[in-house]
Amino acid sequence: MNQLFNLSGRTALVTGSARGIGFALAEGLATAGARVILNGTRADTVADAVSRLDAKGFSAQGRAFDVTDEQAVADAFAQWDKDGVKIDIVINNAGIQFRKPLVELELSDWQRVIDTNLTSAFIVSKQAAQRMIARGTGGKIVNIGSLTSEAARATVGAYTAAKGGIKMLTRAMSAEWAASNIQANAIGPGYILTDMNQALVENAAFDAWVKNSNPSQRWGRPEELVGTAVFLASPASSYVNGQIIYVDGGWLAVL
Ligand code: GCO
Repeated sequence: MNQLFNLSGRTALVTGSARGIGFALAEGLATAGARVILNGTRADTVADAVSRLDAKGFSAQGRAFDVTDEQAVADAFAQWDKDGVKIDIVINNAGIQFRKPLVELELSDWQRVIDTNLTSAFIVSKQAAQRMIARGTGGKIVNIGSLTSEAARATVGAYTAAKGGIKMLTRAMSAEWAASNIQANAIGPGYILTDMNQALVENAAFDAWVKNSNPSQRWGRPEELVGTAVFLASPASSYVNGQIIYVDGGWLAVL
């Protein structure tokens, strides 16, 4: 049974993993035996995150690049090619939030959210899948969706469109890559205690809404996403494709 969830000998790239959910997922995959590559836009915060994993005895390295920049992503993969680094698992976690009503939303802000939360998953996964297919070794793509992959909330329209796109991009990836033994799936986190949500946690009315409209009656913790990520990154999910697993305390299951 342990072998089903063993990631030893595998290398996992986790985008947007200097903190929050991305860092928790990277640490979780490292705990399951993977060598993890952390990513963020700032070299200093990536280096700090790597040192935190190193201090726990995990095999970690980092590379700072902008996942929305196609050339920067191509350069990163080219460097991994030169270094003999073969990426077996990609977790497309990079994401931002921008809360504003659609009628007030600037196109530039819309585009930035779409680029970071959706397009980056295409850019990064394209580079990874090209190599997985060429190697014939298969691989794992885990996209991070959201409750808003399924249900909308006012004032987060760009984020909702992007996360809805993540659900369907995941299915598109499985349609094209499953025959190459690449399983593409997604995780839909509920309301999780992260820096991105701090303003919501501190808003008493929103905090009450999250707790009252969720059968678990609480926010989730980043580490509560790790089990699903390890499952989707491991041999245990070798015949799971195009799915999104909501880790939301039961939110979407109830009215
Ligand atoms: C918001 C939140 C949500 C959560 C999460 C829910 O403003 O509503 O940021 O988007 O972060 O995505 O699944």
